[in-house]
Amino acid sequence: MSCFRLATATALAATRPMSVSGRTSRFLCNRAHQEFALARRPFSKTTSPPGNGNGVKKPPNGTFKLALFGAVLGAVTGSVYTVYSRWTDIDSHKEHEHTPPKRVENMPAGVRITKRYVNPKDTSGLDIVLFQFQTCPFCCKVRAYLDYMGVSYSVVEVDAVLRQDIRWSVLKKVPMVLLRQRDGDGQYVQMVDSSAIISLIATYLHDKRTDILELAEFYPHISFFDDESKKKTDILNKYFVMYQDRAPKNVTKETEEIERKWRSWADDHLVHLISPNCYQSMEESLETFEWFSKAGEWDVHFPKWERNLMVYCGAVAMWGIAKMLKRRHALTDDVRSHMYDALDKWTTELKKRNTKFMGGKQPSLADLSVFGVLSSMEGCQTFKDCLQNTSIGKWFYDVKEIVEKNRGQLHRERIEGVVLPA
Ligand SMILES: N[C@@H](CCC(=O)N[C@@H](CS)C(=O)NCC(=O)O)C(=O)O
Repeated sequence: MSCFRLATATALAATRPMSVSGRTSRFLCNRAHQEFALARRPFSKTTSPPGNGNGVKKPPNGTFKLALFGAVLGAVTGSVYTVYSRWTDIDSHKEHEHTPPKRVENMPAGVRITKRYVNPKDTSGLDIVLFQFQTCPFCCKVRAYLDYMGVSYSVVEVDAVLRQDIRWSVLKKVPMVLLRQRDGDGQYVQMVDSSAIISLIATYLHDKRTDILELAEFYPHISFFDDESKKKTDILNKYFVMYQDRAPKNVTKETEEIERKWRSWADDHLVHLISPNCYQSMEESLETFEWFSKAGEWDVHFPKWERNLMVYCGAVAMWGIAKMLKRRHALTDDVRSHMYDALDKWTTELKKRNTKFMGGKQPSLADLSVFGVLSSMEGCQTFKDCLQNTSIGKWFYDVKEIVEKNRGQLHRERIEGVVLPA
């Protein structure tokens, strides 16, 4: 659940060059004007003007020269940025741009596979490499699905601070998967976004006649402008499993809609309650990071100094960020009560349906998504409190039992750049 990247990203943002948006260049231009104005001020207030009254021009003094130099430098920088931003940001006004998932010829060099789950009964015919943080809720969702489906896959545990294992990729978020058919042409498709990854694999496993690389084209990133006119991209159909006209018997329009509704609830609501809860005090934040370290086996995968850096810096940073997230999601100081309310909403719906799972007798993608998100904080105080104050436990452990039963056998290893056949 770390999402600890957020912390490092925030810290690093201060040192990185700003992105060259129109707003940035306007800001830089304004700065140039301000510097120019400041540079002029000394003449009117504190020093004699250049013509000193008797017709003799004094040479500019050192402060003036420095200020003039600053102003010119500021103006030049601003202008260069403006031109550069217009040039590079030429498509910034465009909406509905489609960017399909990228294809990758070979496994990028130097990728360190940490472990594999191998299921001899796996009939998927897929090679799957999952780049993840063990306790990121989105990664937990993907694992919950793969495990439930009994699919074999390899895991690359990404260092949340240095992220060497995804340095080859333009997209920097986890979960990220490289996927290919074993009987295909050897190319991988690179997918991000937990929900899109799940929908793509579910579509393929439902009907394996279409190559997974082709199916992935149906999950492009699409650009749009949000309410604040900020340009964003998202995989807009990420909750859609494409059954075409061959939907399984137990899948109806209504069950599909319900599944999509709860999958998006897990992403848009439930997940946002985790950080404000798990990092709400310094003590809880440290405890949470100790659990991440244990669950992600940080002391096995990273040197001690790096593990400690992740635990202590992460705990402090996330404690601060959790406050910001609490405000952003309009949560009161009693953050636990928001979590309890969310879990009550889920269990009340289950009770109303009178079924073991939201999917009926078997977990659906909605069950696996909610389970995945909650499993990311299983070792945290928040989860222990949830078990005591809500009735989520029965459903949670029912899903866990099936997921663990179907999961392949764990093989711990590091394989440089190669996915061994299962
Ligand atoms: N909507 C994405 C969210 C993924 C996400 O935010 N992942 C976080 C880790 S919990 C991340 O990689 N953050 C790194 C970054 O933003 O640079 C999904 O469902 O996969």
